[in-house]
Amino acid sequence: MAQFEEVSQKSAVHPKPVGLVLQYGTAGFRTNSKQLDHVMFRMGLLATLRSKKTKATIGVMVTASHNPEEDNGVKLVDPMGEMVTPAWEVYATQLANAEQEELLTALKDVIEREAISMAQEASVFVGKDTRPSSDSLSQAVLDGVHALGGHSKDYGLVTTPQLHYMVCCQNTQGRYGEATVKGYYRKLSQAFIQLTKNVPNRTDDQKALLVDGANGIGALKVCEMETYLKNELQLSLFNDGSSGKLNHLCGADYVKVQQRAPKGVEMTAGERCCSYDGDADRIVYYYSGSAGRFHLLDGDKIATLISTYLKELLTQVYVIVRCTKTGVKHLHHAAQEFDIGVYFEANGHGTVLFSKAAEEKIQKLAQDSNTNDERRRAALLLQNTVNLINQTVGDAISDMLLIEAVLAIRGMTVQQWDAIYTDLPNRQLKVKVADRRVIDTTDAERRTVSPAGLQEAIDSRVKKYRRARSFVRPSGTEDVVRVYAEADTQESADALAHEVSLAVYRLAGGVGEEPKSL
Ligand code: G16
Repeated sequence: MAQFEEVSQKSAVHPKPVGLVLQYGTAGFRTNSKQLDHVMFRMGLLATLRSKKTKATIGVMVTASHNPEEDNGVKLVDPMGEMVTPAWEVYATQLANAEQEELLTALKDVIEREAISMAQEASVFVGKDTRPSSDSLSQAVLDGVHALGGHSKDYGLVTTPQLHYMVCCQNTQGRYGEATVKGYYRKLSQAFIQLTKNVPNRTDDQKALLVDGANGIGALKVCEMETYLKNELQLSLFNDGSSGKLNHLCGADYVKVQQRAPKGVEMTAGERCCSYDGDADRIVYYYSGSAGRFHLLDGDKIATLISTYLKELLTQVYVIVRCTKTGVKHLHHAAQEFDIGVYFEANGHGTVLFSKAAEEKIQKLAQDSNTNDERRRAALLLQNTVNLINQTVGDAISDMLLIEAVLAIRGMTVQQWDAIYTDLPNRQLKVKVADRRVIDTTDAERRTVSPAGLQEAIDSRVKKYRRARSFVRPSGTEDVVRVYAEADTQESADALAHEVSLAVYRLAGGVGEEPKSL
């Protein structure tokens, strides 16, 4: 077939380094950008097949999110804007790792297994973040799409959640919104203005927010959006990418893990600040207390703020808490089982999902002239809340607007939000091991089952401290093992994190220097 000849020829321009093996991780392939050209071409091929299979538009986002600037990666987006289904993650790994001469066989294997009609049209949306390598890598994706005769739309520089949004808009024939960046700004800003317009006497201080753009795509996009917000939110942007390096000493991941303000943000006591990550799908908030102490409001605090707000607007609510392993794709599926599912990872990655039935009920109530004023007001607030949220995936810009609206509506300061509950002191560390896959976990990654003896070692160390817990798991995006510890004091949390890191280093094949105490 002519298509396969085209693939053969074009793939020679994007050759795979012999013997290189990569794994589709928690959020796609992610590694040093120099190793990814062939992967991108092949993900263009795979997205085209996925589009033919689903008869819908598929998204490909070129980004490595919170990873350092030298890295890059790729995330595949399914028709409703969700992350690609796990069965296709396996195909992605097979295609990415097929040696040059095996590529056509691997491709035909997917076509056969999925009974794909090659006559079916295909459409793929492509987006990229601001990394220097993203230009050529997104071109490699487009080459892959075109090699299999797929149609493409190149959105260029967009945040990851914007691309998810475009895919969903396209596949719902515009019911979710208009599949343009302007359409996204209009939908979100209108909902934000509707939500905040009746809040009495909002002062300039209450409208002011400091934003750390992580020197990435989120900074560019929030700037573009500002005029749509009509001064209802007054943003001061730092780390806008004009000079600093992406994610370096800034951004949501840095702030969450280091528990300190990003470089370059000039904050005064009590001012609300937030940080995006490198592709703007995560957000964390923080402020400096009167004694200069740093206060972090992470994904857990965001989930609490949003769920208590929603609970206030609803008359009968049962709150059920569910834990999953790391990865928003797991949380997303768990949240889909409820009428309203609020999910956030502690790192600030999350959103809210409304079932179709819940959305319809809200809409009916908002339009029903027989509903009493109080219920109608609640229904209208809920309706605009639904419109403000990017339900396809965690979205720093949409989450920021939602948090700002909720704080305004409830008349809450950042300190009052922080006071909903108090976090135990905690510490996160990374340990380098020869092969992080030696660590296997269970119980939503809260216990390790291998290597032998590691869980016992963790348990015995945890017992030494008061109110302590500690978890260990392999990262799905970086070549490290993550260690988390909490306890009644910061000193104890730090000491426990160090002891557990040592146990990981010794029992799971640590490389380089032994972890040092903090
Ligand atoms: C991705 C995933 C998140 C996950 C994060 C870190 O986020 O989508 O669900 O929490 O990686 O994963 P890990 O701690 O296993 O490295 P992002 O924003 O980096 O794409």
